[in-house]
Amino acid sequence: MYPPPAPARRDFISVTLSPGRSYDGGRGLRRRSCWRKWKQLSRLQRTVVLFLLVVLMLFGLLSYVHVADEWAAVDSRSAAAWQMRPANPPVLPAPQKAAENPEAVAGLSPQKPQRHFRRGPPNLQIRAPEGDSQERRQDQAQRRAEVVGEAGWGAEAQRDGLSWRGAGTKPQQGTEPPGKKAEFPPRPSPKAARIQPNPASQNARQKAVVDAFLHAWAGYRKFAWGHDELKPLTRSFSEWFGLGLTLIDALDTMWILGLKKEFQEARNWVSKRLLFQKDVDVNLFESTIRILGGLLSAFHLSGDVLFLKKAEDFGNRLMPAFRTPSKIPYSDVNIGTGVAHPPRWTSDSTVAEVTSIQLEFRELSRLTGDKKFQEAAEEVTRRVHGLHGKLDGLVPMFINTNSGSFTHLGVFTLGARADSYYEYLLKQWIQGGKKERQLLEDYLEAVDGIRKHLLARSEPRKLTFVGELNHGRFSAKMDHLVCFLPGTLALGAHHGLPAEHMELAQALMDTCYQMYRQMETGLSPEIAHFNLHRTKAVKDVQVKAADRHNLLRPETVESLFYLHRLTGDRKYQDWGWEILRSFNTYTRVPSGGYSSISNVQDPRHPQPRDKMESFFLGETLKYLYLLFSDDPDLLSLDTYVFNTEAHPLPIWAPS
Ligand code: DMJ
Repeated sequence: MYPPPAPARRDFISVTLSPGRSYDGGRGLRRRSCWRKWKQLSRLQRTVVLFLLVVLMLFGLLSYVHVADEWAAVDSRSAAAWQMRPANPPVLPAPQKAAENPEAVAGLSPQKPQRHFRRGPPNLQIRAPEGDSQERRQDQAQRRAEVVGEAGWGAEAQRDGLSWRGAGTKPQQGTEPPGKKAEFPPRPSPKAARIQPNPASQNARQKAVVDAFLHAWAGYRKFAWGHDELKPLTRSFSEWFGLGLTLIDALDTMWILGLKKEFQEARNWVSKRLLFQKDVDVNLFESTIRILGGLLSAFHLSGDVLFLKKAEDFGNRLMPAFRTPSKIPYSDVNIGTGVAHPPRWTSDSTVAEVTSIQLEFRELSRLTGDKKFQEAAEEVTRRVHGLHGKLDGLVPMFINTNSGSFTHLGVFTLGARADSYYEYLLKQWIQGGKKERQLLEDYLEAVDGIRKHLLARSEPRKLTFVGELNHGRFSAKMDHLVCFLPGTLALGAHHGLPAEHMELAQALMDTCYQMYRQMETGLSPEIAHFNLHRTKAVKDVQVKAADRHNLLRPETVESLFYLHRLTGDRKYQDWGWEILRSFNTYTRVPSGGYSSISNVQDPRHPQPRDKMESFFLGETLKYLYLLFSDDPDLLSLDTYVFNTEAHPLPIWAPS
């Protein structure tokens, strides 16, 4: 706008184009004159002019691309506006492409561990982990309305040729490993058709389990409906995650037991009331095995895609737990805000917890076609595989989420904090069609490690038990939790692992049974100490005052189920029957529900604790019902693998 000031220094550029001679002279003259002027410029001036020209050209080019994009977008928007929307949009979102690098998955870059404050002002940055935008919510609501409709709850199942009675009308198909493209909409396990929840075909013991279930359910329904756990004595409830834990954990049990009315009522609650967009912390492991596992198996058994959609939503909300420097997940994650964190007192996670979510995450990937679940979970397996601090395949109990290394080295147990690490090595290998060698090798090495370091025999009955090792010192202490091991060993032997595994399974099964048998109530304590000395003691199993409670845990009846199914020996059914009778005698609350008790050694005062854990319905009663069945096709062990909360998931390539 303003005339340029006269150059004061020679460094300034002065380009004068004489207006009067531009176009009336010949071309050659004009070119020569421009060339002369160019030659008169200093080298610096020429460089600057060239630089400016290049910048101008680049600017022009970029502007062109941007404007072209805008035009294209406007074009496609207006074209779309003219198109008819499909009347029935697909039920499931289109499969997302897996990220090449799991670190690049949106929302998976390391986050700073944030301390958790359960009470406090609401988080002002509430954000769903996977972009829960208004649009997405509307879309989900619309799809929900279509699939869920009161009368239509079984519509998906009917369409797929599955009915309540399990009369399949479609040809059966094998499940596909997740490497292949997932089907959309995904199909539930075809073998669900084998389940015959027909009350007429139930034997007396199975009917007794159904009766126990209905009694437990009546208490939950009356006093705790939609809440996490029943408090049967005070006829109230307790919350852990506030997600209807017992109801979700019990869904597949109801299906298997043939409780159609109860299942449908629970299904309606899931469709209308189970919402995950809430500012609440959940434990990654516990919510994975109970909620994710429960929803996935409910989907497989019923064929109802509502459960899969809920599972996918929930799985997405768990993903921020993996945003740690080491890729070893934090113990807790807020499913509303997407903020994950370790426990208040440490940055460690529990080894069993981070290594016992894989069956569920892998299956979720297979069903949805979204690989991020599987990749995050398997990265944990890979990292734990390569860690130092193991003892012949045995793992310590803690792992640090910053360094990714084991901590508290030198302590080894098959009980709390390590148990299901071993279980999931075997079960992932089975789930994946027995192809993943590393899982098998780690499992076989661990079983050898157990034999070498943790086995001992008690007095006077010479019961084989699994103790603990604390910096080289053996302790004759065994958690009830360890009683999952006979079942897991038997399952491995069934799938072709050494016959000695079955022998050890049978020996340990006797021990777990004795943990019940030698108590005055016929119910096992939480922790047993085994007598190692040849004294006058008549009991192998000794109990400390702090350990004599019983939480209605499933591990022993779980193993009884495997042992009976795989050996055919009816003594295991009889043992399970004794245990069910003891539960009925000492833990059944007349007004509804069952309660954990504080003292298994005092039949006159077992001291009910006023709590019915969700796993009593999810696991204990389910395994008892399966134990009393003589039909090997009722959830065949060649077709299904049970997660650590007793939720059956399909084997990808069944034999
Ligand atoms: C359940 O949640 C699972 O079985 C888990 O593996 C261990 N603890 C309880 C049952 O005891």
